[in-house]
Amino acid sequence: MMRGKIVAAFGRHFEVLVENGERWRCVTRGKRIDFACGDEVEVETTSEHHGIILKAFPRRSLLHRSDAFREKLLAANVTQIMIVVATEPGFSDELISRCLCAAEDQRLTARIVLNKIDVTEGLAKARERLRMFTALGYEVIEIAAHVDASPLMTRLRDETTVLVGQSGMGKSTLTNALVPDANAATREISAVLDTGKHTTTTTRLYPLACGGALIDSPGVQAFGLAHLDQDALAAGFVEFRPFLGHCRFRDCRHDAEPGCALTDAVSAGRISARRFNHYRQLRGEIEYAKRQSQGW
Ligand SMILES: Nc1nc2c(ncn2[C@@H]2O[C@H](COP(=O)(O)OP(=O)(O)OP(=O)(O)O)[C@@H](O)[C@H]2O)c(=O)[nH]1
Ligand SMILES: [Mg+2]
Ligand SMILES: [Zn+2]
Repeated sequence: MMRGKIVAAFGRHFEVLVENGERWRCVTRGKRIDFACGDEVEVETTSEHHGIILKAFPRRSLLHRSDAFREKLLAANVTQIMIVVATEPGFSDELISRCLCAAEDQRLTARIVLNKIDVTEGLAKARERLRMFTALGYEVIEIAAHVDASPLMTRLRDETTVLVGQSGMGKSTLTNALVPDANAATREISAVLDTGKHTTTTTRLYPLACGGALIDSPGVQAFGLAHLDQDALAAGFVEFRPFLGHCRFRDCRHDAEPGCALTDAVSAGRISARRFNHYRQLRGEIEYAKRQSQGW
């Protein structure tokens, strides 16, 4: 039995960096995939450079996506999430709210990276879309991964950072710029095989020379948070926090109830209507998932 760290997740298989320095290809015992890239695990060898993952040690954090039917572990033990968007193709601000909520729930530092600022046509529009998040206190770092990714370096030091975002935003390009020997496939390299969807299919962790690690992940289209309860969801919207607990009814759904502190704050312009819509969408999904699981 040895200790190791999962450095790559390929669906049902994992690559584990074992404490003796070897990299083993590992499978799990059960049918469920309970492990994620970044997990500290106990492994047992089955043949040379092959093994089985026995268990994960307690996690500092866990990022997962889930809807009413499926759950997918994204990364474990990260301390920071960088949500990567770009001037082109267009990005969803609702997806940003979802990622921020997941980050807040796990008490991670969250930053937004606006990539491809060398593509000036989309720049003003992208900045405009991100203003809502800057106003909440989230840092937006503008960058052109092709030109210079170094502005990210100071924020990565000694952190375990996961890059998340839609396909084509430049996560793997950033990874290659920050980790000289990463060799992560980007759209150009895989153009021949490109099915038009995701270029990256594996979540992979790269140690950083400055200390810490960077995790590149496949593009996400949907980021469900069905595993959160309603209180955690509302608290995941940082600007809601001062109003929580101040509704007239203790079990307020923050929908059409009289005396709702949240909807009042929206009317008063203290909470953005757009963010409140993101919240309502997520609340509906969580209610639906709960009904499904209870067989209604
Ligand atoms: N102009 C410009 N293009 C960039 C920049 N960064 C990345 N790209 C291009 O954007 C495309 C997508 O980049 P990837 O790094 O493959 O994107 P990704 O986010 O890893 O995509 P998935 O792996 O599918 O999730 C590639 O053609 C990159 O060359 C940039 O700073 N400027
Ligand atoms: Mg990629
Ligand atoms: Zn309310």
